[in-house]
Amino acid sequence: MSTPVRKVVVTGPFGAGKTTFATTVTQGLGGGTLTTTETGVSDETAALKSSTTVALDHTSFVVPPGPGSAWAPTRVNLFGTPGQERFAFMWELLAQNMHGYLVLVDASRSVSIAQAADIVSAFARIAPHSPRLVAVSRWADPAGTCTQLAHLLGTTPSALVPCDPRDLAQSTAVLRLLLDGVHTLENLGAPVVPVGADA
Ligand SMILES: Nc1nc2c(ncn2[C@@H]2O[C@H](COP(=O)(O)OP(=O)(O)OP(=O)(O)O)[C@@H](O)[C@H]2O)c(=O)[nH]1
Ligand SMILES: [Mg+2]
Repeated sequence: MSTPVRKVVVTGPFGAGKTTFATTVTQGLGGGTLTTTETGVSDETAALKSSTTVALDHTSFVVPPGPGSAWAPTRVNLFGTPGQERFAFMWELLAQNMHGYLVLVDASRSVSIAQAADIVSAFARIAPHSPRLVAVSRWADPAGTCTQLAHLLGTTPSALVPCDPRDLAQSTAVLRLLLDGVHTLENLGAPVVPVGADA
């Protein structure tokens, strides 16, 4: 039986860790080549980091199911969006035919949370029925601030999951949770979107 393929989009504000996430899972899950479109940062955000994604990240790898997973090993075609608002037109393009998506947010910076709230809202409009999770990095007190953070992001506490995108186990766990959601939706009768050359 051939390996099922699912398209996953990783979005989130500037510097949230999208490219880091794509790098971690590519290296850790035996993926092929990670394609990135990093370029130097030329504006006020340069204090945070020196480069930014201007078009997309792309990688592909197989996620092994976890102990409780109801799905078979699944190839994930992963697309990372740019984070800067001026590249927001890319979000809709990259979201086409996706099966699910992750919103990454850096909980230690209020500006990242505010920008993530806008992205959560934009993607809810672009893909109202897609399974999604909000992966939260640099989250000092998940138990104490979950409800408050969910409120700020305009989502439910159950959608939030802590994740350091540098960590393979945490990043894989987040992907498995998302694939659980994709599998559940498909079992409810949602059509499986074919993953073609554009996906
Ligand atoms: N200490 C710490 N560092 C983190 C964590 N998550 C991400 N980082 C770091 O934050 C930076 C994130 O950079 P990128 O992965 O380029 O972020 P991005 O979301 O792709 O950024 P843009 O493409 O510019 O929007 C990297 O240097 C990561 O190592 C975390 O949980 N803890
Ligand atoms: Mg990036």
